[in-house]
Amino acid sequence: MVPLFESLSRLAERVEILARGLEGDRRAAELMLERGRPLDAREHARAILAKVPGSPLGLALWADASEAAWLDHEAVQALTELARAVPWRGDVWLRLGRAAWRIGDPQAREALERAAAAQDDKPSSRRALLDLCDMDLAVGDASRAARWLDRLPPPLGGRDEAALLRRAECALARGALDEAAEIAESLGEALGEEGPLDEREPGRRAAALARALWPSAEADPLARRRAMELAVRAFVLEAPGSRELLATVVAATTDAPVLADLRALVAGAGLLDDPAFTAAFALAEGRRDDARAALVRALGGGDHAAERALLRLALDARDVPALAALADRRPAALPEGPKRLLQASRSLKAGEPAKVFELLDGAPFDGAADVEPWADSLREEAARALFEGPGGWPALIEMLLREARAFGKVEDLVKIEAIAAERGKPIVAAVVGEFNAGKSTFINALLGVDVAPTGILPTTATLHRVAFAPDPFVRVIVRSAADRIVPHEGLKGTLAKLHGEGAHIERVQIYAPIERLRWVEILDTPGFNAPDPEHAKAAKSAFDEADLVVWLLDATGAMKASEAAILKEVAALEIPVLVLLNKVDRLSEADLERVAAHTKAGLAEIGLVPHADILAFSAKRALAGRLGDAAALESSRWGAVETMLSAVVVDRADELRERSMRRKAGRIVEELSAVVREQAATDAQRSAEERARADTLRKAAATLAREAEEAAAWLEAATEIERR
Ligand SMILES: Nc1nc2c(ncn2[C@@H]2O[C@H](COP(=O)(O)OP(=O)(O)O)[C@@H](O)[C@H]2O)c(=O)[nH]1
Ligand SMILES: [Mg+2]
Repeated sequence: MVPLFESLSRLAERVEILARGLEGDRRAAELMLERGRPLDAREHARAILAKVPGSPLGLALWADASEAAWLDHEAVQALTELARAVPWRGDVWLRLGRAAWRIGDPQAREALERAAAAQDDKPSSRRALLDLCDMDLAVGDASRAARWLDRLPPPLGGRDEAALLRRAECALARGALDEAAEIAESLGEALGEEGPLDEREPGRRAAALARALWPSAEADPLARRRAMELAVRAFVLEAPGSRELLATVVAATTDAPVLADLRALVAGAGLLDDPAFTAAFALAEGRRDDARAALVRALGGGDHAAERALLRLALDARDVPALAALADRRPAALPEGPKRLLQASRSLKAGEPAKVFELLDGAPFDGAADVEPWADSLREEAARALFEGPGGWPALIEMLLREARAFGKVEDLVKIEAIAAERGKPIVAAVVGEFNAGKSTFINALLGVDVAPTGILPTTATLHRVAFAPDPFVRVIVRSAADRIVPHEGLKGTLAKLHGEGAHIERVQIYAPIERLRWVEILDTPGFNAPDPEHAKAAKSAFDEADLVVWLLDATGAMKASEAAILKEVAALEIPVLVLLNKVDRLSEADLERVAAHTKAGLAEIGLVPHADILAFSAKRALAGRLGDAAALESSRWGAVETMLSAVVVDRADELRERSMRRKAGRIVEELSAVVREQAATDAQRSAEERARADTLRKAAATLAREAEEAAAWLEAATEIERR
């Protein structure tokens, strides 16, 4: 930097110094500065100031001398006085700003802003704008940093490489890696031909490009090698932040020879004992506990780099003890997002999974690419704990209700309430299959009562629910009319009559005083292949309610393509399915074997694994048997069916209900998380759009300001000519 005294030697002052007999001190001070003896120069400068207090020349000599002697505090003092004496000098403000920045003096920013505003000292103004940008980058305010760059005048031919480098760094700070890589790449790694060295900043370029490339290093070995070389170059050139960058690279290096080279490099710089590097090498060798211990030790010494390294270790390796150590010793160094992660991990361990959602929902994870995935996996673990934990249902249901409310999903609220209510109720078994398979006959055999309407003609396009009540009766629910309450034997007649009147039957509820209905309710469904499509629609609606499906196949024509298609849909729902072959009375033993084999093969092809062995029986004979015909019961093979139903359905109703509730809750969780993801995506896009809009506005404003300045300058020049 040009010494200030040279540029501040004005005639009037020189005269005064001569008159006061201080010329000897002035000459001596300059000479001592030239000879590299700043402390002697400082004495002479102070001698001048003792006689002529506030002399700009004396102050300039004092400032030059104290800066050369690394006395930054004194330099700030001298420069502050000097700036007061010659406030129009951009170069003085710049020097003051930089010296103040070095000692962390808050007046640095204001001084640099004054320098940046200096109209007639373009080089100082430019330097100050770059420094202000660096200052904001250092505190992570990328958008303000970019605004200083917008104020730089457009480059006269060629590119403004110093500004471009900072643009890349701003992009890095925003997480716009592609943009950063593109700019840094365009700057090239070669040392530029033009400009003073500190404006070419080769180390900083290498660091910026290495940072931009690093995230893709995991997947791309070429990018990895380049990023590593660049990080090494930045480190050798002592670019700011390059130690941390290299430590990151070291920690992720598994190749032993490369690691040995890196170790030699770090040892050469005398930094092997630096906690960040000790930890990085330990991590590279898979000694995570050692790495954490080294960083925790360094925390004791008040090392800020160790705080950052420990946080990085915690997030990279999802290391809860590292977070805990930070929370214990440096709570201020633990940002809100990671703090929530720690609390959530602890809640999970303490068996309070519901708290995990409370802690993580609405936590400030904005843009923290390393925090969000960890939070997601904690949520997942918590959901699993809620599903599987004993007595977890109240907490799970509460959590689901809260989320559904937060996202305004009213239909989910209803479904969740239904799950909650389901807990005390019997399970629901839906009997499905093609029309005429014998579903209704099967249900009647189960009940031991001939109540469900059977027959060769398709009946109503509605579900018939069979449930427990102390007295037998049927409720027929008709649209826009009063319910009909009829005895069991009156059902067929009532349905036929309502059908004839064209009434719309919404639901049929059959009640019977049969003990096992307290545990398992039955849905009788219309067939899938009935001519009226409403029948198949009603049958499918049973899948929403069912905890278990009993699939009835007519053994005289089992596993047709139409059946296979619907069974495939059922398989995808993950509801337990029992498969029964009906009407065996119409088959020979040999035929039955063939049909059973064909059915098994068909199910295997679909990928449906039945919940129990496939049994064959005759519903018609079983019903006759239950109504008193002992011989029919004997030949119906009903006994095996009863035994199987007791063992896998009635006795395990709780288990089936639990399974079904989990399935339904899981579906809601999926739905809700899709909503959350979508919302997060639109939010992210919106803020990107807003950023872009703000950027455009800022640029337009900068252009306007520049044009206004130019216009003013032109006007002034014009009027000056006129005045002459
Ligand atoms: N031969 C024979 N016929 C049966 C058997 N089960 C039901 N059926 C008859 O098949 C027809 C349709 O029965 P249904 O229970 O109404 O079938 P759904 O449409 O599946 O409800 C009726 O005529 C029944 O009597 C059986 O095991 N053997
Ligand atoms: Mg039927």
